Amino acid sequence: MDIGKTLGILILSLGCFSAVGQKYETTRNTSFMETVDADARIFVWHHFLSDDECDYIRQKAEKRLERSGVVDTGNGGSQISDIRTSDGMFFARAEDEVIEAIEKRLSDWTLTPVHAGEGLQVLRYRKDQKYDAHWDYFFDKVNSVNGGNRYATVLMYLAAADDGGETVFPKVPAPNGINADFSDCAKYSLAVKPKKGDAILFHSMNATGELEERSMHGACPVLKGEKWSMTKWIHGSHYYMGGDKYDLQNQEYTRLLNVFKAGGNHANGTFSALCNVQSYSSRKCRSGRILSGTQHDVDSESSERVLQASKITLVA
Ligand SMILES: O=C(O)CCC(=O)C(=O)O
Repeated sequence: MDIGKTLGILILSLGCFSAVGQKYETTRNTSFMETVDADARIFVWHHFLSDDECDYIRQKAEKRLERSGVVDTGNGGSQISDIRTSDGMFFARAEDEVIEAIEKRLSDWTLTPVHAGEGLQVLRYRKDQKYDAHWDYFFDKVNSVNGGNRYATVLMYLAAADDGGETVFPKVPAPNGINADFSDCAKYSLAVKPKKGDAILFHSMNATGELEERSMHGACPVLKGEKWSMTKWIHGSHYYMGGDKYDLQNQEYTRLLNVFKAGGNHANGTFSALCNVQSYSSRKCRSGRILSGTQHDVDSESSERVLQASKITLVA
């Protein structure tokens, strides 16, 4: 066995990255990851999306674009503002197979469950359109009720502008003091130049769950051409989206968790059902320590319906 290679795969699968600028090959030949800032936990996955995926998403999104809004901190709705001048739209989670596959890939990369993510948002920036520097983290109570606060963001580029449109992190200086080839807006701060198919991952929360100041970011004005991006906002726990299949799974998970906590004859079986309902497994599930082969406790008609609808197989 090639120990070095095995170790490399292990490190990748744990989502660990070391030195700044270090590149790790992934299993897909053309893809590789780059640590842009290890302390701030900002990473780029080059060629995260294929060209076909980018084109497909743009085509599907185009007819549904509307002027983008910013989050209203009073009521959680959306309001038009000069801070953000792009056009955008949201997809439902798992809206089709392509979207579902991308969401699963995002979940694998970020080590977060699909159901903690909001629906994918597509943005189109034409000349002079931009999004001023902001945090994705919420400072108000209203917006952090659903799923808790935002934990991380992945920004994917579906098309690059001919000039401008960089994603800039104004709280982090440019690595060598200056980004010579970038537009003025992105010259002196850490910035990423959009490239079709690339994706940036950054974290709105630090390890103690507080705001990661360095996650402040903005979209520089497009100077020439058109830029398209796609955002996945990821929360700390389940993000409710009006009753989609992940909401139903989470409802069932919560019910089973309560049964499991209450204990009783079916506790072990309930635990195994729990592990299957959730779209990711806890450490205990993976270790299989509590799986015992006893009868599971999914006996209500509604539970069976939810489980069948979500194609979950129970192990008892
Ligand atoms: O499109 C970009 O480069 C930035 C988008 C953004 O800041 C956001 O969606 O929060």
